[in-house]
Amino acid sequence: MTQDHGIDRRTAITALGAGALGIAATTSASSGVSAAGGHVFLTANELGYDADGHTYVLPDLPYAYDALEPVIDEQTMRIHHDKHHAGYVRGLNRALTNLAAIRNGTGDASLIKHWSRELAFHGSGHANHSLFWMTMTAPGSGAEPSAALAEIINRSFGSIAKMKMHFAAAAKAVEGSGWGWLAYEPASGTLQVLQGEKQQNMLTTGVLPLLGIDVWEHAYYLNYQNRRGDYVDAWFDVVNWSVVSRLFNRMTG
Ligand code: MN3
Repeated sequence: MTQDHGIDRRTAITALGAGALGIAATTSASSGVSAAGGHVFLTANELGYDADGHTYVLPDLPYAYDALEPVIDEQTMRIHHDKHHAGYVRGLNRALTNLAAIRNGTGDASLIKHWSRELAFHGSGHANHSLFWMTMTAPGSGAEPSAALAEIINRSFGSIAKMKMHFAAAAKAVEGSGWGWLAYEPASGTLQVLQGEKQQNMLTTGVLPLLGIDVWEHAYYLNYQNRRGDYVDAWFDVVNWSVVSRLFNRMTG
């Protein structure tokens, strides 16, 4: 199944940052303007949010489980999507249920710090993975960055090659479980490469994640064992620059 990730404007548009679940900026899509100043990121469909049920849901992969082979193997994709990502969706909904109970006076108010942390961790896990699946495609089929995206990459890093070098080095050097990020900062109109620890730490507040690589061991261990660097280097071959370019257009449009 192939989804057109850039087009579905009938759904509410959600602006979010992976550093903290940025669900706040939900507006009607008819205006196309969000409370985050018009810098939209994932739609509700893309993120996996059921507005009718007021609950988060696991989005389908936009390709077959084996589509990314040999870069990412089928079994890794099945476990990663069906188990890990599904677990983050459950954790996110559970955190919201418990926070609602605290507001309603039926929950344990002393646990608000715990459930707030759960919200940030699982909510970021959900957002990160929804973006991650979207921004990959069959090896070698992801085209190149659009002219507009290439221009800001060149302006921010000097060249696409330098951006990739910086991104790969940052991703390989993440301490423990985390993510490598390419993010857009609207204020400066530039891109940043950032490291993320766990799902949600170290991402600059105010940037919009554009492309991220999951460097938790569950993302690569079956195929690459401890060789994270080999995984990161191979991963560029499955980046879907067409989708990334469209997300960038949406952020800046
Ligand atoms: Mn993961």
